[in-house]
Amino acid sequence: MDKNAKIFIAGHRGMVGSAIARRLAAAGYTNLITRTHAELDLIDQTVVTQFLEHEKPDYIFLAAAKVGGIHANNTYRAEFIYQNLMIEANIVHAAWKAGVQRLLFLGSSCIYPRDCPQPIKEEYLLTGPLEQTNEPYAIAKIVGIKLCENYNRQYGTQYVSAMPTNLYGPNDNYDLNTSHVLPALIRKAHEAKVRGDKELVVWGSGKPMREFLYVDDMADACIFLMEQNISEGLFNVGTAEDVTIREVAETVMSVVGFDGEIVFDASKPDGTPRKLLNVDRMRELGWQAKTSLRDGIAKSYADFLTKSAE
Ligand code: GFB
Repeated sequence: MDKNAKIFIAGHRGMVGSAIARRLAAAGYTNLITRTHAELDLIDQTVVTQFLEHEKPDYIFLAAAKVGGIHANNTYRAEFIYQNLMIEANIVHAAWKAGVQRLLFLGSSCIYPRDCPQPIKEEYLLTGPLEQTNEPYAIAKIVGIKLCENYNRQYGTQYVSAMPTNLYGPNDNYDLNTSHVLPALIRKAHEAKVRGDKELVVWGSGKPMREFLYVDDMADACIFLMEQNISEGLFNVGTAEDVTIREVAETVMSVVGFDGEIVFDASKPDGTPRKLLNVDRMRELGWQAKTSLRDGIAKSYADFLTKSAE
């Protein structure tokens, strides 16, 4: 990628989009285009078409999406499938019409079958039923992958898909109803410490396993894929290590400095038992994650404290 290439980051205010913008700027890319939701409604096909026709970026990082944790996915099912379908369909189609040759689409590890062999290889896609709690979001993201694949086949575009595992880091969502597990545990452990509580409530059984990738590592992987001139395909992005929910809760408690007891709330769903990604494709390209779970949690906690003080 040329350092003054015109780069549109869709979703630049979200956790992943803001990390991509931050890492691109740090790498010396100066011509970044961003629009807030108020400035550009990505659900509206007409305004997206007009915007891309006018701007004609050289590259697009498609990090805009409606995202959330297990409870949000299971509650706002129609919003998750509709909004994510419209965002990706509008941007991919308008990008092709505007002659944008390079685009990176971001999905999630929940696109893979609930009970497929672990670690999960990219070729396991569509080989079995999905986890019910996030099927709407997963179906939408699978369509995004297929949009890229088929625009490449019919129109010769170079649209690539990156599938991250559970992400966390600066600019995360700390709302306890809609967030993912890690930011929720950071906030809950902090508030329990401040209140002097003796217990930390953790949803589910604590037995599911999750792989956690620090968002700046994900941003670096996205930029890496664009800089390597990868023109097509699906790439898992992860750390190749997973832990139980109990273990990640214990790590959060240690970093935050809360020494109470964990209480498991069995009324909440466990979701997928495990979704460890096989990351051989990225490794063969020469990329691997750098941030350890404990270091990433410490950085996230610092970000949480900064945001809470604002
Ligand atoms: O991160 P999370 O919400 O989503 O939940 P998924 C992961 C696990 O953490 C589940 C447990 O087993 C939860 O029961 N958990 C424990 C908690 N305490 C909490 C808590 O306070 N909040 C939350 N949220 N979870 C998502 C998909 O699945 O993964 C999305 O729904 C996306 O679509 C995302 O793919 C990456 O990891 O289960």
